[in-house]
Amino acid sequence: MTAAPVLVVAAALVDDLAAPSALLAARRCTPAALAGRWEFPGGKVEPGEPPRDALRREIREELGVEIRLGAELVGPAEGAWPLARPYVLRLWLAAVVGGTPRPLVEHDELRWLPAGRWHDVPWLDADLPILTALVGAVVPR
Ligand code: 523
Repeated sequence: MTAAPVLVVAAALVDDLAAPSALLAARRCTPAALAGRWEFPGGKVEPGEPPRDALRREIREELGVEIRLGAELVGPAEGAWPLARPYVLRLWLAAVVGGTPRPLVEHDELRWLPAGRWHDVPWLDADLPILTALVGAVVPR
C-alpha cells in the first residue's frame, strides 16, 4: 500500500514580485541526509491548516519574517511537485513584507541569488526541477 501524500509548502522568495531579480535560497543543516543542500524554505502543512497559512507560518518560524504571497508555480502532479515519498510540494512566489530573513531553525545560511545565478548553489535534488520550471516561468531582470 502506498502512503497518502504529505503536503509540504514552500516559498520562492524574490526581491520584487512584479519584477523578480534575486531569489532567496536556504541551506539546510538538518536532517543529516539533506545538510549542506539548498532549498526553497517551507515545511509540512498541519492537519486542517490552509496551505497558504501554513506557508506564512513556516516562513515566520524558519526565517523570522512576514511574507506576501504571489502566484503559485503549479506542478505536474495534481498541481503539486513530487518530492521523495510521501511528500509533495506546492510552491508560491513570495516577497518579504516585514523583517529581515535569518536562518532560525533548520538552515545555517541564506543567500540572495542574483538574476542569472539561481542555479549557483547545490539545490536539493527534489527542488532542482522546480527551480528549472521557475526560471522558465519567471523572467528575471
Ligand atoms: N523538502 C524538500 N524541498 C523543500 C522543502 C521545504 C522540503 O525536498 N523545499 C522535503 C524535506 C523533508 C520534507 O520535505 O523530507 C519535509 O520538509 P521539512 O523537514 O522542511 O518540513 P518541516 O519544516 O515541517 O519539518 P519538521 O519541523 O521537522 O516537522
